[in-house]
Amino acid sequence: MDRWEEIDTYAKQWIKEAGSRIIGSLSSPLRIETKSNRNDLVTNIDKETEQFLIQKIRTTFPGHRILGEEGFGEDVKDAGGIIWILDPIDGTVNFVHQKVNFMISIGVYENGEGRLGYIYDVVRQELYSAWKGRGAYFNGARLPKLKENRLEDTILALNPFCIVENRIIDPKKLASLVRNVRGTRCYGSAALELAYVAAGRLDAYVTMRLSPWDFAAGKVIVEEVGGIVTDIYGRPLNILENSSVFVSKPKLHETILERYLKE
Ligand code: 2AM
Ligand code: CA
Ligand code: CA
Ligand code: CA
Repeated sequence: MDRWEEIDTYAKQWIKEAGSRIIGSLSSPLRIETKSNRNDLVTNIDKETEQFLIQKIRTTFPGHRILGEEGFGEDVKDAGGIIWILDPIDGTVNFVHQKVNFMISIGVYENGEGRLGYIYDVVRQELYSAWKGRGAYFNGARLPKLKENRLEDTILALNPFCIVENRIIDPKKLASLVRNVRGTRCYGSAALELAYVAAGRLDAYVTMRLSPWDFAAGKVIVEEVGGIVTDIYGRPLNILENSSVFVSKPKLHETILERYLKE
């Protein structure tokens, strides 16, 4: 096995193992804390899952660096070398309130370039994965390239804060986009929304502020099926910076960007 095959094999094994541990914990009471505000939650399971993954990575790949949402990794300031970017539970509010629609997200980057991506829907046991240059997969089956569709046939995922007064997007433009598509959805997990674009369940996704661990894996997976991942101004994402995110197929991306997002 070469190095990347080894990383790929372990990553798939660990993400599923982490998922089984979460399922096993569902009947025990959660310890819930707040972070930046009363709706920004973290639980003991977010922390334990991140620690579980980090322990596996550190033992098996001691030379790799790790950036994790809950802070058990390192304070990564530059993109050099191999970096694992972890979100142990993406959609913690869903995890706490609904026990569904939360994902484990793992991106593996080398010198700032996405190489591998994994998003695991723990409850549905759906694994979305990709290897840059070798395609994206859904539970091991190759995902086809994305097909273009018309704006009026679009299923758009968005964070509803986009259409109320905010400091990032003109809500009037987004409101008119919402009126002109077939339907809108909000799942409350950025990783799920990115995975759904890759799988063709959604045609586009717009959100105002994500962190690297929210989009690291999804970016690799969406790009492997020919999707475009940028910020809401059409600029490339920096893997170590917070950013707005806009994801779609190439033509639809251009249409939405030109008509509804650009200043
Ligand atoms: P999280 O569940 O891992 O925190 C919807 O809230 C989406 O936005 C989720 O993917 C969530 O990830 C992400 N998100 C990013 N920053 C957030 C914040 N400060 N509060 C709540 N969710 C946040
Ligand atoms: Ca969080
Ligand atoms: Ca997240
Ligand atoms: Ca999280």
